[in-house]
Amino acid sequence: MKSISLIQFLIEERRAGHVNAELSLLIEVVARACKRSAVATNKGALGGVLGMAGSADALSMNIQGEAQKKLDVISNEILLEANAWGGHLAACASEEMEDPQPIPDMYPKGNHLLLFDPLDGSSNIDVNISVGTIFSVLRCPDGVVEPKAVDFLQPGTTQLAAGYVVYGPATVLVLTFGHGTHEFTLDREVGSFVLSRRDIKIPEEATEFAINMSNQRHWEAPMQRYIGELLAGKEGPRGKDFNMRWVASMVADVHRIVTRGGVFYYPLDAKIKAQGGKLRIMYEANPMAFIIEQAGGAATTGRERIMSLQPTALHQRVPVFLGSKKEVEVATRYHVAADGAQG
Ligand code: AFP
Repeated sequence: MKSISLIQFLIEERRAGHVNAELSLLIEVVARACKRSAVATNKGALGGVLGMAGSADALSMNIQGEAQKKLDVISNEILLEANAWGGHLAACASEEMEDPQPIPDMYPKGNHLLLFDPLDGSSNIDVNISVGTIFSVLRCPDGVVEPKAVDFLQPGTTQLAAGYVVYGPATVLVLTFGHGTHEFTLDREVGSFVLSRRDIKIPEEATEFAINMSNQRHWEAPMQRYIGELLAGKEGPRGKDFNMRWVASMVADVHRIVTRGGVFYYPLDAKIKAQGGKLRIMYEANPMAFIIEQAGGAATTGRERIMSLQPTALHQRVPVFLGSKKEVEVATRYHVAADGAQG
């Protein structure tokens, strides 16, 4: 089979009218930055990248109030630095930073906005389990020269591109421009991403589900009912057995679904109700929803399509139900029905 590099793929996408030159350059720059993050991640203890950022007395905290790992900070810096000079961005926003980062005055500016979670699943770094980067690209609103948080608050349906990179046994990039979902694997010797699956399709039916079962007692009633039925297996109302997986790195759990189907849930629960959910709409839910929908799957909050939501804050959190379409529809139906019954 003739191998197609990411660069060749981007040229093809330009010829097909799916991307313009600026967006294609932006994706090349993000992919290059992720290669650097992959190298840093792979060095592990030998690169001095494990453990917490800051000092034992003063841990470095991000905007979410979470203690940062060294690799959170390193990957964030790599992405910021790589994207500052290219001339394709008006600003970026990161899960690790309170406010959007402007492009320094010494560099040219473009008309795209880049959002990223530089190191998703960072609690897994020190135990050598897959982590990753998630990103989303929006257009900067017309006439805006210095984008503020409000300029990023666009529904997921307006995304021009979204992707994630898994730093696992292989480094894999999954990408969409709204014309299918495609996978690239990093050829470490050559140093380039090579197309490994074009136009991925997720099976409509699922036999695997991913959820953090330790939160079960805090879930809402329809989630309790739904997961209870999956656990009841062949003998229960669903009439078949389901298997369970939970990596606790969204990139790895989603990549399994993109590879062999299944569903991923981070529902609302009593502990996180006040904050609206666990996962961030701009950095995790929207980009993953775009990738999953483009692969024929579905992504909802349990009640509504994620990509139709109007975000109200840069670091807003939402419940996330995504994966094999028919299974996400069942879980969503249970929630909508329960809301209806309550009037
Ligand atoms: P960290 O990046 O802080 O490890 O969070 C990862 C994450 O946002 C997502 O990747 C996982 O699916 C989810 O959180 C895991 O959450 P729990 O630790 O509550 O299971």
